Amino acid sequence: MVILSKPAIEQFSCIRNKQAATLFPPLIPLVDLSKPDSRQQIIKACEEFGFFKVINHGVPMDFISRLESEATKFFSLPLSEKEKTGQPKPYGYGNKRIGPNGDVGWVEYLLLTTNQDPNLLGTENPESFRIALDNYMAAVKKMACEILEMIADGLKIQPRNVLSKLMMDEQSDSVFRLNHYPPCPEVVQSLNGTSSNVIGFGEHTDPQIISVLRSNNTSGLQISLRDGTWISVPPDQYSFFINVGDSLQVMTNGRFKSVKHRVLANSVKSRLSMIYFCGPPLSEKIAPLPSLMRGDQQSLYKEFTWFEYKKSAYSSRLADNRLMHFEKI
Ligand code: GA4
Repeated sequence: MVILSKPAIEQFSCIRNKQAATLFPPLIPLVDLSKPDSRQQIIKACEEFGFFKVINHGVPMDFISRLESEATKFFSLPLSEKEKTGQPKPYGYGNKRIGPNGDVGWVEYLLLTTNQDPNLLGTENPESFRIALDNYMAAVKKMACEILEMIADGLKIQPRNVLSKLMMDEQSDSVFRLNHYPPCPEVVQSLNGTSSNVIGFGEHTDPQIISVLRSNNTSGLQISLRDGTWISVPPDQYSFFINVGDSLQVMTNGRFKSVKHRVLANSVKSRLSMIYFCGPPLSEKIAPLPSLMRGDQQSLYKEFTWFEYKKSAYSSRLADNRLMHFEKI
C-alpha cells in the first residue's frame, strides 16, 4: 500500500463506536429469488431500507470464487505492478484516494467500465483475469436484469423491461469495482467499551440505478436507516446485496430511497468486495416513470440526463447529498 506522509490515524476519518445504538437492530430484508412473492418483498425492502440481501440468485459459485481468487492475486502484487493498470481517472487502480476531490479511505481498488476492455497490464495472467471478469459480470448482469424486471412487475409498470433495458443497452454506462480493504492496525479498542474504527470507504449513496455487491466473509459494510442510525450488515459470501441508487430514487419519484452506506476497516481480516453498478446510457433522461405518476402528481426533481448527473457527482465529495441540486424547490 502507498505510504502517505502523515501517520495513518491522522489521515483517515475515524468513527467512534459506543455500544450498539439499538438493542435489537432490524434484520436486513432477505429476498429468495426463487419464491413467488419475491417481487412484493423487493418493493417493501426498497421502500423501507433501499437495501436487501438476495439468495437463490443463480450466479454460479464457481464464477464468484474464480474472480475472488484473481482479485486476491492482483491485490497481492507489488504496488508498481498494480499501478500499471493506470491511475483512476476515473477507471484504473486506486489506493486510498477515492474520487477526484480529496476523499480517502483504508482501501485499494480496481475500477472498470463494463463497456470497454479493461487494461489488465501488470496482472500475472491478464487472460485468465479477463475471463473471470467476463463470466462473473455476465452472470451478475443477468441477475440484476431479473431484479429490475421484478421491480417493474412489483410496481405494476409496463413494459417490464422499462428499467432492465437501460442496463442491457449497448451504451449502458455501468461500472464494476473490486475493493480490497487490508486489515487495519489502527482500529482501537479502549477500556470503557468504545472503539474507534478507521473508515474503509466513507458514507455515500451510489449514483446509479441499483448496485449489486458481493463480499468475502469479512464484516465492515454498514447501512444507514431512515432515522440515521447505522447498522452492520453481517457478511455472507454466498449471497448478494442490492443497493437502491440515486437514479432509481428519481425514477420512482422518491418512493424508493437510495441507501447511505459505508465500510469500516477490520483490524484482523482483509475484506474483498465486488460491486456491479448498473448505470443507464449517458444520454438517458433520468425522470420519474410516467406510469408511476398518479393524477396531477408532480416530479420532485428537475430534468437531467445521466451524463449531467455523473458530471455533477464527479465534482462532489463522497458524503455529499448529490440529488439535492436536482430537487425542485
Ligand atoms: C460511489 C459509487 C461508485 O463506487 C462510483 C464512485 C465514484 C468513484 O469512486 O470514482 C465517486 C463516488 C461513486 C460518488 C462521488 C464521486 C464519484 C467518487 C466520488 C467522490 C464508481 C460512482 O459511480 O460514484
